[in-house]
Amino acid sequence: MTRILTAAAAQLGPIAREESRESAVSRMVDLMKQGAARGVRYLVFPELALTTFFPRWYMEDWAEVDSFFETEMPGPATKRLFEASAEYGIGFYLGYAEKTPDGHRYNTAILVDDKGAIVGKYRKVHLPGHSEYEGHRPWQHLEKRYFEPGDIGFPVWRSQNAIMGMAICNDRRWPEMYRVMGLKGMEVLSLGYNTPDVNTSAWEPNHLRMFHNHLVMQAGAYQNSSYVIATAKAGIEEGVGMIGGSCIVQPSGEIVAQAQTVGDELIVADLDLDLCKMGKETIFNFARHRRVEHYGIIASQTGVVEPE
Ligand code: CDT
Repeated sequence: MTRILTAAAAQLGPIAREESRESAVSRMVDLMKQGAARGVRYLVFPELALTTFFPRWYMEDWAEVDSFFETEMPGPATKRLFEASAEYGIGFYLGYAEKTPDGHRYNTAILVDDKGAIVGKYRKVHLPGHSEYEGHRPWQHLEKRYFEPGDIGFPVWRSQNAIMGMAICNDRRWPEMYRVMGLKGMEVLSLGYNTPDVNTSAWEPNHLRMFHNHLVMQAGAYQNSSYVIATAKAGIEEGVGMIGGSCIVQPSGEIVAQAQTVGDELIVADLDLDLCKMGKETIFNFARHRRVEHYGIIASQTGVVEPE
């Protein structure tokens, strides 16, 4: 029987610093409702989807920093999302800032099934930017100040009849991320992002921001024979332009759906999960063709690892 998962990238336009979590959640529930009307069973929200992208500001007051973090999930403001998930039968990926009971802060995403139950958690490994104020930048990118690198690795989960993995924004630029989960049989990678349309660390033409966004995900999808659902927080947020370009990439590396706006927008595609098989059993059959022992590095992982 063909395995079709009707899935969506639920792009969000800007979230102002003063916008409440309740308002952001309400926008997300609206997108979920639209998804229900279009037969969607799984959707992906952006990175840090509950608030503005706060690492653009240098803060010394840690109480102020903590106002952007969640200490429980679901919490009072996010409960509605889980209820809507159960009501509509739609699973989802949600990015948010997590503060643990013992005081660690992570840039986190959770995977929720179509009954509104949390299935898995991922904490961003590749934190971009810097940890101290840098005066030459028009705005800051202080992820290294506010988050620790993730301590969970790159697990995959069986959910909604698919093998699912998660990553967050800058992770998409690192081939190891796709490959580690590819080795575990990943069929669908979900990824949320907040990418400014200007590189403030070194000059490069602005059009490269979107080109690289798609380049890395199309390559990662193809080389690991997986779908990628990538969702932006887009538009001009607190004076900073954020790229959109949310998209769904199929295992051939082709984009099958792409956002047309930089606002709240749902893009939908039917994922034929069996399409992942072709690459996994032929060109990218890792067990047959991948030769780590000939790469001149320590061969720590040479075969396919069973998903958790
Ligand atoms: N959020 C995030 O990871 N953004 C980065 C921009 C880095 S610019 C310092 C990205 O890779 O899109």
